[in-house]
Amino acid sequence: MPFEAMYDIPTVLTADEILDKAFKRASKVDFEGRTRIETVREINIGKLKSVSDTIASTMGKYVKAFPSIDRENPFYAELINVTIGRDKLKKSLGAMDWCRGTVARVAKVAMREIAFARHISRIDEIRRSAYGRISSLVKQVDKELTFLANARHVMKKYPAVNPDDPTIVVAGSPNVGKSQLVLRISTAKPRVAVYPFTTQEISVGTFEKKYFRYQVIDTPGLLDRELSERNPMELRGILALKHLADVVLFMFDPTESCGYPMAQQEHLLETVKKEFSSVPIVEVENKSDMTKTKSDRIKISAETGAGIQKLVDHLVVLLKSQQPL
Ligand SMILES: Nc1nc2c(ncn2[C@@H]2O[C@H](COP(=O)(O)OP(=O)(O)O)[C@@H](O)[C@H]2O)c(=O)[nH]1
Ligand SMILES: [Mg+2]
Repeated sequence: MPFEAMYDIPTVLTADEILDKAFKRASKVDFEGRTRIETVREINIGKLKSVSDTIASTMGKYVKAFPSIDRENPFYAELINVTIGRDKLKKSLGAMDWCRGTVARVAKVAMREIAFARHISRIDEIRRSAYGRISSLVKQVDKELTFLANARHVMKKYPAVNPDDPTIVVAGSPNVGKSQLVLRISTAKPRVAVYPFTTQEISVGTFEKKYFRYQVIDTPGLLDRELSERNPMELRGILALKHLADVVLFMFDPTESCGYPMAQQEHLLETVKKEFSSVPIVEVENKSDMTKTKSDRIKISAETGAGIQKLVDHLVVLLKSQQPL
């Protein structure tokens, strides 16, 4: 699944570009009737049908390509809501549906009128006036098209995570070795992505164990500081993370070479525990190549790799026990 961009949304055209495309295509419609009026009639009906189909399929493609937020996984729903706005997205997609439906109706009425028109000049007139109305209908949703084009750009940068894969979220004070660990346990290079709630990039690592894939997520700026230091946006980012986390791995640096005394690291753990009260927390002590404490926490060295395999096995067992059978 999603190792590339999370959402694959086609380029969203402007109103003028859509009209250009539709009219250009329609201009190629040709027909050889038995009489001149029959020829003109069929060509104009064909043009209207072509214009209407192009607009309907172009806008229909957008409606289909954007996720419907009500059915979206809560993690991405939150991302969409924060970066794009749930209501605006809904409204814009609704406008597409309205426009394509109304264009189709206008075209249909005009085609019927053309079918009964007696004069070539009248046929032209009907077609031209239908073109005019269709143009103004499409132009009416130009703002929504621009909005969708921007939304597409924003969504392209979303971190590609698979909400269905069991997920480990890494927490702990800065410099304890979180990034190092994600790098160490990932079988492929972790993907770095923009997470709209934080000023820093997050990294998403993955590993496989017995044909199952697991995700490890490091979110600098979110789970490395006390609650009181976080702004509302960061708190929302944590909220979104909760939808994703099946386990929180909390990392300590007992050497305190990270610059944070153990008491402070312990205090951070308490905050994280409160926030993720429904998620099991695995406590790990890193930098075991420098110091080993007498605690009964799992001890690893993200640097040398010591204890990593045991940690991974432990996490997998824990995650497996959570999976619905
Ligand atoms: N000695 C030792 N240093 C480590 C270990 N893991 C990480 N470090 C070092 O600790 C520093 C911070 O690591 P980093 O992964 O960036 O920490 P993060 O801020 O928690 O992501 C880096 O200089 C790492 O090289 C370890 O197991 N042993
Ligand atoms: Mg880091």
